[in-house]
Amino acid sequence: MKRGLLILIEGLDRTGKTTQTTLLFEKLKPNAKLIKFPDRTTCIGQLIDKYLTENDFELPDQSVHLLFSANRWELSQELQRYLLAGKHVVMDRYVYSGIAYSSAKETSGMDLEWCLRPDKGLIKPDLLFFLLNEDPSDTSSRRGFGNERYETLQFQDKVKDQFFNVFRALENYPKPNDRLRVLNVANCSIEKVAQEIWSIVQEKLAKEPPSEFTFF
Ligand code: NYM
Repeated sequence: MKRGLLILIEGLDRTGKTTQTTLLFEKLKPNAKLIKFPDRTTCIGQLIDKYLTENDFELPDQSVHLLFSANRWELSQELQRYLLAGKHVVMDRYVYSGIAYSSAKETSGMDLEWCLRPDKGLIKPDLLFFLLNEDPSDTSSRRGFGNERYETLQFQDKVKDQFFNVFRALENYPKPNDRLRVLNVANCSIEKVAQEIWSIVQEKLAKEPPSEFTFF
């Protein structure tokens, strides 16, 4: 049986990831699953949710980073099972967010290499879309921005730089790469972005699917 594709959508806060993952999932249904990180429904996810939403709930940056990674490991076997059963998995955030947000904190010792370590061994996506909105005021005007930890323009700017550092380290950015597609979504309608994603996904689906997994 052909294995399914792991298609990941990454980006800063409020760039439309959740809308786009949902639209893509709807197009691939019923042969697809949708996975969102953090998954706030698990025990570990509930702790993460508390940290993101309650300002007075403090944890060391290292612990928070490991919780986000542990949350991914919680779902890793299920993810592998879906893919091997031929289902496509559409994913909203993953390892790249994990490294970019944590390393943007500039906490002593938490460089890219340190941040990647606990995620080593997780399945790599077959396609990775990065939704880039070069107009931060556009992002900050989106509904709900500022409600959670990390949602300040200053921090988002650092996270953006870190995303590109992660892409340089893991995906050879800016050299052409089969996996990574950076989509500039500033001033683009939801439909236009969805159409662009869908045409790239269709192109990938038309090719022979990779049989082996690659891992971080
Ligand atoms: N986040 C997300 C991290 O800091 N590390 C991670 O590994 C992941 C997956 O959680 N500001 C941050 C990014 C977001 C926050 O994500 C919640 P979302 O997609 O808004 O639920």
